[in-house]
Amino acid sequence: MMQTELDLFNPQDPLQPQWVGNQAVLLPGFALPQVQALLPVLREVVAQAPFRHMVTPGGLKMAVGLTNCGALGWVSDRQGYRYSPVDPLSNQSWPVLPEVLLELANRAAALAGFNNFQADACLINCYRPGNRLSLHQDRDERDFTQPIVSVSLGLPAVFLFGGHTRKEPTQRIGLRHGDVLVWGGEDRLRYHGVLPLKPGAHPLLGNLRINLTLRKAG
Ligand code: MD3
Ligand code: FE
Repeated sequence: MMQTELDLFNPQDPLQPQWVGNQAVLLPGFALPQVQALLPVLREVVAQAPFRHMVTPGGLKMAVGLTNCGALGWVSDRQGYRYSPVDPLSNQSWPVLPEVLLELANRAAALAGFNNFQADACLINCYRPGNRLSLHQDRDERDFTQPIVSVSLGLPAVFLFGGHTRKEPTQRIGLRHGDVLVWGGEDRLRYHGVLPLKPGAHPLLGNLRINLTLRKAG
């Protein structure tokens, strides 16, 4: 049955895993059972390390709000991109990566065939209507054999995934509240991005989309 038909009955009916690449899998609704546990721990993380608009090496302010939890956090400034053990806003460690999130990411990674995923970083993106993420590769991590697990919460978005060069055509995937994506192996270095967020009202998160990406950075 097509997803659009299921939508008529239940927009969050958990579907079968959808392989979007040889080593990239979309797990629709996989995080839904953990959302109630996840939201309060995320609020604590953001209370300790608030969303901020980082500046790119080129001097542009990123529209998407960003923070981190875990031993390492991704930061950007005029010096460049890197993973840092301290939050430059507070000069303190990043908040601890919540167990509920680690456990969720490990189960998702295992379903995609990655059995010993040990995330040490979780980048948290906060999108408001109109915010987009332009096409990029994630290559600041040390070990590209380790997958990336992403969890989408709040407003839906259209995710773009392309090839190994910027000019290759992109495919579009809808990402909804509770969806989990795992990218590894040959798909790990694909170009990807997010189209401008459409306005809307999510029952739990209002006009926001939160995306968590768990990584083994160090
Ligand atoms: C495919 N975030 O934080 S998550 C990022 O929705 C990022 O906020 C997007 O791209 C977001 O870097 C997309 C899905 C994702 C994450 C990392 C990938 C897809 C990926 C790395 C390689 C290939
Ligand atoms: Fe990315």
